[in-house]
Amino acid sequence: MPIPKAQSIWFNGEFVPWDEAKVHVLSHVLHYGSSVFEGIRAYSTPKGPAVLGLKPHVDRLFFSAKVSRMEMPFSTEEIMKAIKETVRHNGHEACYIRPLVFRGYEVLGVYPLACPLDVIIATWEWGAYLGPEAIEQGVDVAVSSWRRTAPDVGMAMAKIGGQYTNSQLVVMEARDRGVTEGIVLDVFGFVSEGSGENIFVIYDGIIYTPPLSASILGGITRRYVMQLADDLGYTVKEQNIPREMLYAADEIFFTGTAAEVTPIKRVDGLAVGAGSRGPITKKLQDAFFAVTRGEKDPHGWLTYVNE
Ligand code: PPE
Repeated sequence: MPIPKAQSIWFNGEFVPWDEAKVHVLSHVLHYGSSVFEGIRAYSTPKGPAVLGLKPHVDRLFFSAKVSRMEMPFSTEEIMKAIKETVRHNGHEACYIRPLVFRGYEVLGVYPLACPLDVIIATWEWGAYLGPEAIEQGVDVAVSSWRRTAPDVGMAMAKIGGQYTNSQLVVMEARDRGVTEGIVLDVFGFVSEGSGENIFVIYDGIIYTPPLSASILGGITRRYVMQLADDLGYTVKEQNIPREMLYAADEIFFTGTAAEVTPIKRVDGLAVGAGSRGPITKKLQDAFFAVTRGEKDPHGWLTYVNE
């Protein structure tokens, strides 16, 4: 589905009409994947649109920029303000927000530091990432033949454009096999994450999720779901998950800004639990969507764009 256009894109501090937000074909980023980005959602609430996790997402953007040795021409506060302004300017009730920092046009060659840095913030209306039924029915997944970037090959904790060639291989292979998403193992053979989601495995009443050392992106949704699980009195353990736990699990779900909390109903053709969304997953979804609907935000994760 084509991206539904919004009015403008914030481009280096100014609003540019959607169709005019362009770059030169010799921009460094197109050749070498030299960008860092974020995926954020704003939700419709009774007090108007609210951004979920604005500060942690912008902090992660700056972390990704730092390790990519990009000197951000804007401060954290300026980017947070610009994100709120863009949602307001485009008149969204709810939307997906994509800040992107990239090395632009001037010089080529792998060595990147001589290139100018461009910053954009785009917003558009994006529905359920893994299909409209996924949130209730769950998705069918398979363990990927690809491994996650090794700890000494890239930086899984950073959201760097070029690293998503790995994610693309994973999701293309999954769709070829007729499933929605792949589960990627780390180089040591432990469960890492999906192509664009973190993963949780529930076994015998305990909620497990891979640690940061398993080549995962430190998801903001992951962190929030761990907190909500703790609020509900569940034990959450960050520990290495062997592949067979995917088959032993009572429930499995993905988390992510785009995917939100999506149950997994089958792995490698084997039913997870009863083969449909499990009760703990449902409780965590209810708690998560109570926050995003603006009904209950005990930890202050929402930022209202009109305030
Ligand atoms: N792992 C990866 C590899 C990843 O890309 C994401 C976000 C997550 C985990 C979950 O992180 P968080 O959003 O902070 O909970 N993936 C984004 C990109 C999706 C896309 O297709 O683009 C997202 O969910 O916005």
